[in-house]
Amino acid sequence: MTSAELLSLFELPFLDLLYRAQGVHRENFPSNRIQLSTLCSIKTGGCPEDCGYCPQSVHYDTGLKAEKLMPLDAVLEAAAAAKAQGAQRFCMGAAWRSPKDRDIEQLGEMVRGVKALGLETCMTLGMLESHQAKALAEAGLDYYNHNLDTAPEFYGEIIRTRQYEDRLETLSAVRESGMKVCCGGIVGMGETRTQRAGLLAQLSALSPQPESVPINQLVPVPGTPLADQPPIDPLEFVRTIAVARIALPRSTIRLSAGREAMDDALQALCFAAGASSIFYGDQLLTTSNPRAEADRSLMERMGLQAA
Ligand code: SAM
Ligand code: DTB
Ligand code: SF4
Repeated sequence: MTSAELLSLFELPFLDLLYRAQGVHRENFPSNRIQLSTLCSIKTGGCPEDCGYCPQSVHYDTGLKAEKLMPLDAVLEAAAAAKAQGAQRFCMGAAWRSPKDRDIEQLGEMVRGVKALGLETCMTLGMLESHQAKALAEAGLDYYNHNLDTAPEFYGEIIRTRQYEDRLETLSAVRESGMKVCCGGIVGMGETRTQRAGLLAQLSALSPQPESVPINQLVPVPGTPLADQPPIDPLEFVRTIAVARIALPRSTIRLSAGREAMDDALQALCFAAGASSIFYGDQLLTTSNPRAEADRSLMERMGLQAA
């Protein structure tokens, strides 16, 4: 769908938009199901990129200590704990511009080890070249996460160390490798509604569309350029989820970062608008997430089952 078509969806009365989004959701997904992914930061901080939202960039002083790549046994321990809590997928994130070829073998071992525990695997490691994507796919990596983050027109105000085009190239390398694509963005960075529609238009134009689409609400972190960004109107956030649901009818829409700033009623509205996946576990990458216990309670009160 075009940006203009998506903008006109944003402009519908709230309840009409929700009604349409729910219809699309019910046509394409089983009802009352939620997908649970647990994040693990396998390489924290010290990233050379300058993404204005990110606590892990070396360009900003956020008090975060840079660490080396986590050893295999520690990754497997975290994955086993995630599995025991009920996670279905284990997502490993690294604060890199891109992985080095010499890291790929170790990353492959992580993939094999996590899969052997009975979990799906996802990694987000920055930009990938085709041969790296192929090697990760051969190791059995199920999903690769690489976000477009925002509309092309707004991108340059948030990130200067790499271009939109670079992101699109990585996405096509991932697609060609046979891995499933996880690609979404962040809202609440000061973008306009037109730009939110622009991001969703870019995502919907990916062919085939990404299997998984994380919609993050900015977590403002002290020390980053976006630390004082005022929060987005909660109903506008729900609208973004609903428009994503309609624009990407078969993609799993993940209610991603930012849930700590949302109460249960707002999250329930996001699920009503078509989100059916969350990050599950007390920690995102470097910031906190609602406690697993609180999410289990929310799921139970809503009659949502993990699947
Ligand atoms: N370095 C890799 C990259 O950027 O592709 C992988 C890790 S990076 C932290 C993964 C994603 O986390 C970013 O694309 C962004 O969408 C999200 N993210 C980072 N900081 C965030 C924040 N403060 N609030 C919301 N989302 C954030
Ligand atoms: C995504 O879209 N959101 C996740 C995951 N993909 C890697 C990361 C959110 C990070 C939030 C900030 C932090 O905890 O560092
Ligand atoms: Fe680095 Fe990823 Fe953070 Fe950007 S979002 S600074 S690439 S870790």
